Amino acid sequence: MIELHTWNTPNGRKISVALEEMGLPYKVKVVDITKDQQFEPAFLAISPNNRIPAITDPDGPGGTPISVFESGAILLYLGEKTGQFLPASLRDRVPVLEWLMWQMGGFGPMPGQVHHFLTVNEADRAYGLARYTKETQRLYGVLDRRLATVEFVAGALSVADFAILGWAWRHQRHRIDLADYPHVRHWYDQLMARPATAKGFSVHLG
Ligand SMILES: N[C@@H](CCC(=O)N[C@@H](CS)C(=O)NCC(=O)O)C(=O)O
Repeated sequence: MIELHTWNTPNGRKISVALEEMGLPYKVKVVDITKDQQFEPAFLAISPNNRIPAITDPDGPGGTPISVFESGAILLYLGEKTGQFLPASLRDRVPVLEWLMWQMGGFGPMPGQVHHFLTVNEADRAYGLARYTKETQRLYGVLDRRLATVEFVAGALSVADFAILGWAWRHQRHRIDLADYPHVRHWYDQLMARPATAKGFSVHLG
């Protein structure tokens, strides 16, 4: 069975949502990043950047085991493995890659900085919080304009939606009011109403 090495964070939730949506059986292996378990040698062997999530799959390509780290790579691997939420045709796959890379490069790192600066003392906070809040709002605006024209970011529901949803799930923490982004609000509510997605967000990850 696939093992998901993870913790209860946006990057971790992307993968529990994808596994639930794909109907793949998996076992959660909790990596408590508040106790530095991400630095343990057994975890570093499958995730050399000491970050969750990572997976191991005993039934990898050619029937032999494989491990995968980086949430974007894991989503592509699972999409390829199952043939779900990742179109086979290159033309249809391009928007999935675009929006997945958009999430990995911005819609995660930027709100993540908002989360960070909210935890530092007032004197150190102002510049960083203003900078990353502005950029996070800009990214929500980009997403809102995209979702005004398509139902899901790449047209059909794809792993790119799961990646973005993992971070949108924490919109309150990065101080975003979805009422300001009505197309994102609609997309978000539609996805969260899916039983498999809801399970991906409620399964115990530590
Ligand atoms: N680009 C990585 C980022 C993963 C990441 O930042 N994981 C955080 C939790 S959301 C983590 O493991 N932090 C532990 C640490 O900073 O040592 C991915 O998408 O998988």
